[in-house]
Amino acid sequence: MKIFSYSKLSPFKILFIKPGVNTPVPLLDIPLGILSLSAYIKKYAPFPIQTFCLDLRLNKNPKVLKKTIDSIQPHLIGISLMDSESEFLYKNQSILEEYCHNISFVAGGPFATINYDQILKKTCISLVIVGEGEYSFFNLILNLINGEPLAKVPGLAWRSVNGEFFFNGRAPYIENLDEIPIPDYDLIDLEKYQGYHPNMNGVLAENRYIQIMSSRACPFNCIFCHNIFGKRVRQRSVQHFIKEIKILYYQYNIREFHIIDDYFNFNPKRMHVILDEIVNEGLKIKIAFPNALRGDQLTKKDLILLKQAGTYMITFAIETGSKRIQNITKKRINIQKILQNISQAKKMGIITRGYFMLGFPGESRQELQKTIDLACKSDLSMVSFFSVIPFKNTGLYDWLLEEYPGIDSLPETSFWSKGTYYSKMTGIPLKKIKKRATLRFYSVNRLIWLIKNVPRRFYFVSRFLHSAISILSS
Ligand code: B12
Repeated sequence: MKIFSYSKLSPFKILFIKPGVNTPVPLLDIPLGILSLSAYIKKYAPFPIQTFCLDLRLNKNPKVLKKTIDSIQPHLIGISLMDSESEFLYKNQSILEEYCHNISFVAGGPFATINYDQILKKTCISLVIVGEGEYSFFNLILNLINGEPLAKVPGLAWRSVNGEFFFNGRAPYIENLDEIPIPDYDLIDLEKYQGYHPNMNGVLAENRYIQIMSSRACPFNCIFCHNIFGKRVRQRSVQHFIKEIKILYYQYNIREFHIIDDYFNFNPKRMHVILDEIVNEGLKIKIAFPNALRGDQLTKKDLILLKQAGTYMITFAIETGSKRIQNITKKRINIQKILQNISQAKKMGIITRGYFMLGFPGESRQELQKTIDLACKSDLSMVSFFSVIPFKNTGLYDWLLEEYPGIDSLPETSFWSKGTYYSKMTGIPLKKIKKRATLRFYSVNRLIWLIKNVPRRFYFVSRFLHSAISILSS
């Protein structure tokens, strides 16, 4: 099916869209998925490709979407969607419908991966890439241009002209991640992602920072997590990863790196080589792990090498203090070991933050309290208590339906949503409990330790107060 007329002599124009959402703390980090897709197709397409990125988190003017499409006149528009961003499709339905006939729209990302049928049924978008995007998206573009059957595109879910729905099955994962070039950093204005905005790490040690990934996937089976990259960890070679760090360091003056793999310490030996390389190359950088480390598997040697390479902050995802829920969720973290590693990291002067999830289906008040007590009694320096959100097609969602068979719909897609399914079903005021727990956690001693140990104190205190006020008043 040849969808649009395009002459291979002029560049094939793709506009990527990253939706904007209103959250009490408006986090902003580079759209790494889009940058990776852009780099991949530019490298492999046998004809010129021109890519653009409209990040609606940076421009909230309601007219900007239409204006950008009109000025670029792309052949294809690729929309990247997390669950929390899915409202973009419905809020902009009339604009999408206006262009759907002339431009091919493709959706991808975590929301599209889980809800491709919903997108195909309820919007004018007829092409959805499920899971890891680079290989599928590249094949889709070739097929569209050459007018070949869409049934041949791995990883594609699509709607035919007769309105029938198809899913071609997942594409094979890209085994050798070095085949994916370094993300297309020039697609965005990197300057706009620096500076005074909240980011996933919450703390910044340097003026210029970036998020970076050295591997994809995680072998654990936590029932609340995504399955975009499969269950078998694939790793970039150390050289490829260090090359990217050096490019960012020397060409873009980046001095702080937030590593966001799913499981960076999957292979401790490889991690040691990476950390040694950073030291040996004389890269004077700061490193933070807003996720990426499985905290109960770190050893003292790991922590020493992490610190030597520039690590100043680690987030430990503990999730729950209840053994029952640790087992049901299959997180099965070794709580004693993770608490020891938190204390060890703190002794080394590393800022430690804990992630906790409150409000699992059927979770009792005592279980909530156990998690809160664990956080407050630990050596953690910072904490985030999140409300549990069951995403469709996860084991957690199945558990939700088992526990509450009558549950109709889940309004919340962000951990900051106003209401929670949990409070609705149990009558337990989760938001209030979370606020009280946060206030209890930040004791005077903790705050003094933090103020003494955080880098860029002024930045931290102003960000911290801003986030605290937004969260407490939400
Ligand atoms: C960094 C990060 C963030 C950053 C921003 C990420 C971004 N750039 O948008 C921040 C901190 C803002 C963030 C916030 C949240 N996040 Co987050 N985040 C991540 C994390 C750790 C890495 C994302 C990333 O860069 N991945 C690397 C790139 C290469 O992968 P990717 O973006 O998925 O893109 C690939 C495919 O999805 C696909 N693809 C993506 N877009 C498109 C578009 C097209 C056209 C095509 C064809 C393909 C395609 O191809 C890409 C290349 O293979 C992921 C976990 C993970 N491993 O991905 C969670 C993750 C994406 N976040 C998640 C969640 C839940 C959230 C929050 C809702 C949590 C909250 N606090 O409420 C918020 C949402 C806030 C908001 N404003 O909406 C979930 C999403 C679940 C879901 N079903 O939506 C994930 C998967 C984590 C998890 N454990 O489940 N997050």
